[in-house]
Amino acid sequence: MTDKNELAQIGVVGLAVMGSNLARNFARNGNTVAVYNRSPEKTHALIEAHGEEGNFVPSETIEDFVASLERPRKAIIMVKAGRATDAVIDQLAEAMDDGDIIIDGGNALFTDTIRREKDVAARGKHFVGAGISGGEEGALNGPAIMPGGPKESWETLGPILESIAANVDGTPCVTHIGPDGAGHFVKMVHNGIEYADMQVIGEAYQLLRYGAGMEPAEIAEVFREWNSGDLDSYLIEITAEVLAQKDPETGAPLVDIIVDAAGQKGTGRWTAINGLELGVPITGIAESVFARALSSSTAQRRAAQEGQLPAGTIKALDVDKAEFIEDVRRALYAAKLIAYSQGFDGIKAGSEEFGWDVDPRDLATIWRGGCIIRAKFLDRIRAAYDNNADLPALILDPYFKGELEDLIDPWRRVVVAATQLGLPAPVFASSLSYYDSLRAERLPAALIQGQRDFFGAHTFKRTDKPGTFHIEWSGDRSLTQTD
Ligand code: NBP
Repeated sequence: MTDKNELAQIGVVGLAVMGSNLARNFARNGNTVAVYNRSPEKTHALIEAHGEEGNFVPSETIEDFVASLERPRKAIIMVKAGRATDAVIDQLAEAMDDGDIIIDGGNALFTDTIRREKDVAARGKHFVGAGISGGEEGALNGPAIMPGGPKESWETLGPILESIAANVDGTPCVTHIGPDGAGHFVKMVHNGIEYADMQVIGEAYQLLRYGAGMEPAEIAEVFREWNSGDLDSYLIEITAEVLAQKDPETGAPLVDIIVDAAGQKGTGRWTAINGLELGVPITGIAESVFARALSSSTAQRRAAQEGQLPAGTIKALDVDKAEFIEDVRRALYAAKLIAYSQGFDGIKAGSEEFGWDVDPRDLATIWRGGCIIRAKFLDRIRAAYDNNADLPALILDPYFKGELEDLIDPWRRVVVAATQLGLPAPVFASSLSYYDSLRAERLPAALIQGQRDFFGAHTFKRTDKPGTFHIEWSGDRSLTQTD
């Protein structure tokens, strides 16, 4: 139904797949929704195909669109992230009144959101950068939403966003994350965790396929079974679907037909870059981004295959299939735990750096539904932060520590097996090194400090007394205290 005279509670600008689905979701949940797209064809197409799903107020100019919104006006931008977002913000800010709210629901870089929030606030309007996860399907049927921006905007926006968000056990998967860029920042890290989660699933598949010699359909069954236990999650569920799928043209397993070069749109890379900038070892996420990059280095891979780089002569392990499958399950669980633990470290570091005061319990709560990394074990993560909001690391929570007791040996066996089989398992292996680094009483960093002092007089601290010291390496090798 469309009614030009009815004022809309919310508006959506940008009616490509994400924007139209979000608009339909608003309308289906009882909201009157104003819709506008730069080229009117998309607006017409939406109304024609789905106008009967609820109350839509279509407009062909941004001025009409703004006039069709009730005050304070609330408009969500769902356009291509980047310059298009700036252009639409400018048009909206021009046409809106003080106190109106502009929401960017695209995948913006959080530093852009911080800048935009300042600019829009200076023009008297509110700006909310909202991370929206769940893809097309989530936008239509219930995404997880991570809005940042001023708290007072949340008071106005909260109920309407709650009306369309996914819902788990009566709790909507949306909450105010923190000021300015906080929402887009946590959405970025969410995507980073998603990269790592997908990569460890990929590594488990690779080991079962080429280590245990199993066929995709058989592995699909294994993943289906895993989905009923600790690993119960959307990504494990869809992995089983993908592995069971046959290519409609050839009848071969689809996974064998798909080119093994993984794409990326940038949010994983942003997360890794942010980890490097803030000095947070989010190794699982960074390795996953590099793994995708390596997979896409097709010319180099071909050269390496044709040049037949030596595989070595160490004999592959003779693994018992059933035991190996269970070991791989546990290694996957362990590596996934590390990815989440590191992701939450990244969020904590960002929150401290930018003064956002993000509550990790909020994330563990709203990520339980709607989003790509939704998983049963987020309940455990929430419980961990409920028990101790200042956990030094998620894996130090008593429950997860207990889980790791059961996981550590299989995890080590799987990394050894992957190494001996000559199968790549970058996140399984590097996460284990991360874990062992955290536990290590002494790290080779002491030696690195010695080297740095040798070639650059960078000084070092001593274990036995305070102060900063230097050795006269090219002289008499005496010790001097520099402060
Ligand atoms: P696209 O990212 O493909 O963007 C297309 C939309 O942007 C169209 O409505 C287009 O209008 C509009 N647009 C462009 Br391009 N330049 C514009 C400009 N200068 N002024 C006004 N409008 C402009 O759409 P999408 O795939 O629906 O994604 C929308 C947002 O959601 C993006 O930021 C994307 O990153 C994000 N996203 C999120 C998820 C997720 O899982 N959360 C998934 C996919 C996308 P036109 O029709 O006139 O060309």
